[in-house]
Amino acid sequence: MVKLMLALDVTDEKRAIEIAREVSPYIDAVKVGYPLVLSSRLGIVGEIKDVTGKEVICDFKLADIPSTNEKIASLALRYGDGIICHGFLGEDSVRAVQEVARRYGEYKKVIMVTEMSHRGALQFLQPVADKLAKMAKRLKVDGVVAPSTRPERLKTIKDIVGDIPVMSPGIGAQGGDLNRVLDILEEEDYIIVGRDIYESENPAKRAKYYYHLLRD
Ligand code: BMP
Repeated sequence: MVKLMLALDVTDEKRAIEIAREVSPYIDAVKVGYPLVLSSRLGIVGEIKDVTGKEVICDFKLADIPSTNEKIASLALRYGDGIICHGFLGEDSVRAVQEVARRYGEYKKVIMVTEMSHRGALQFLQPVADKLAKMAKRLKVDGVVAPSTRPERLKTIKDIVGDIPVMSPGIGAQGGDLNRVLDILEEEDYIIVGRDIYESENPAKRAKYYYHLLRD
């Protein structure tokens, strides 16, 4: 079964906790990024984990030299079960994050971005995305991010990374075609959905809709 990761990009801490609690029966994981952390504090990641009981991934899209990536990852992984980093900075910047993850006693995921879902990704990122996917495979990262907005690219990247789980944003607000995406994704993969759930009138109901859809 393809899993559902909620992108909790709300900037009101109280509302974030509320939504997290309401949708928790219907989701498999939560992705917390700059909008929520910068409007509250890093510890919110731990609170979201406590409230949902689900895996929480820090989406900080690390894009720096190894030593700075290392510092940010060390802080984020105190609370998060995983962290998202960019690959275009090169192998050493990703390896630095993997090194931090390995030092934690428990399993922490390092997830690498390949191609992004927005139009601007065509400009610079897409031309190198296959190479990034090959690097992700070589480094044996724990997941890659690839776009639901371009199913043919999602398929190519999935074929390159093989058994590495794919986490795919672009369903809902960005207009990705869920049926096509579900034809490509497999058991250990995730769709990432944000606004379509947290901006809906009834987030729990919307999350439940995805919950059933992924099980059909
Ligand atoms: P939404 O469903 O509201 O479009 O949210 C998608 C989430 O996935 C956002 O947190 C966004 O930052 C993230 N994301 C994305 O949309 N495209 C990418 O290529 C990579 C992302 O992390």
